[in-house]
Amino acid sequence: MFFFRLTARTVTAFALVAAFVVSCNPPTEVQRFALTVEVAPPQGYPSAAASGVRLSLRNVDRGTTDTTSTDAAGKAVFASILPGKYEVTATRSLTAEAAQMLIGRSQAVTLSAFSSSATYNAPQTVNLTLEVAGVGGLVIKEIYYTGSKTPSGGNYFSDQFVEIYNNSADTIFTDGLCIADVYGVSGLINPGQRPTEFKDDQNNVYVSSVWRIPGTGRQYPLAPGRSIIIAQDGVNHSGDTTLNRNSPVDLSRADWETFNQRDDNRDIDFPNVPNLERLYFTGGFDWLLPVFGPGVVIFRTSDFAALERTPIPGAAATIQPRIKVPRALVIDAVEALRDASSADFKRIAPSMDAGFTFANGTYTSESVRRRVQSTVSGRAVLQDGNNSSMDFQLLSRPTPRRTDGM
Ligand SMILES: [Ca+2]
Ligand SMILES: [Ca+2]
Repeated sequence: MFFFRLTARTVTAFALVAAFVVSCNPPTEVQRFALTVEVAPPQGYPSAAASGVRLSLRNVDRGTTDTTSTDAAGKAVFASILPGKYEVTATRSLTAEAAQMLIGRSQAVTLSAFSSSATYNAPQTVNLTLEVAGVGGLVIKEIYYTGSKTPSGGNYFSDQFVEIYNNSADTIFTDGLCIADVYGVSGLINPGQRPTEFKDDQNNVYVSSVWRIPGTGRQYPLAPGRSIIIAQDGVNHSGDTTLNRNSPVDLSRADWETFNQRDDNRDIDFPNVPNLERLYFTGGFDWLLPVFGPGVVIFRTSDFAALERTPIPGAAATIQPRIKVPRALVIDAVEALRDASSADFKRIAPSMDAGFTFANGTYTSESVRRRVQSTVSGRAVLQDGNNSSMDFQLLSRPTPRRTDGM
């Protein structure tokens, strides 16, 4: 008994001494190291296109971001980083003037590249090749998808809208522009839900419904720094007592609305707002975007009927196929997911949108809007790094037609 007690005491004492020794030691030195990033210009571009590229290095585990810019040789060094999982995003926006100097084309373009998360533990070089984006100059400026609460606490989603902005220095004709919502759920909303079956396709996006701006080609000009609003319903949602007094928007002066002609007249054709052409539709009584967060793309094609219709793998034969839109046709793509931890549910490949934005909940009247990068002669140039995690900000209220917080 005595022996046992002595032993127990001895062990305890030894453990205390050991703990003391450990705590007195300096913490184990974490070896910091340099990560070099070498950026190559897009194919056909001069090497100068790879200089002055803004790089951001995001530590995926810690959520921290470091930024720097490439030198004249397209190179940059993050001198002292911790071992860990990182994503690298490269972006350079060229104004129409800069593009004219560099590539002889007077149109604003964004050059970007993305390296998806990888683990780095020792000095290393990451090679990125820029791709040209935003050649069309049109970007999705704002998506108001969360909807609003009615005075009696009901859910209201008919006030959703998407705003498209001319981010270039030239007038762009919007005739023929297509807008579509991307197939797939926005996150784990119900148990057992899974990311889209098309998740691994990096070169295409699969859309559920497609709408198109009509026109002959030169009917609907959009001046630089101006935008168009596409409403689910082109009406003053807050001004009409039969709708939702609490709605944050009046969409009676929207440029377009989605009118979904049905036998039961569930969707109303508001006479003052012209209707988009409905090219493809997979359900619902209107073009309802997921209130948990939609994927939205704008694209152009000269032959919509030629786009492949792809059945959803494993779906019943009665479920309509989705429209497969090649990346090359996509002008802009924005991913909004349910929340910060819904990354696995991304529907849009990182090559089109490297990140995603999100709101605090549904029916919160919140909206997501692209950040302003700079102002040129009074015209806001919006940030377009093909990464909605960085390009977009969450607003407590929608701001149709505005680019700042006014
Ligand atoms: Ca409608
Ligand atoms: Ca109408």
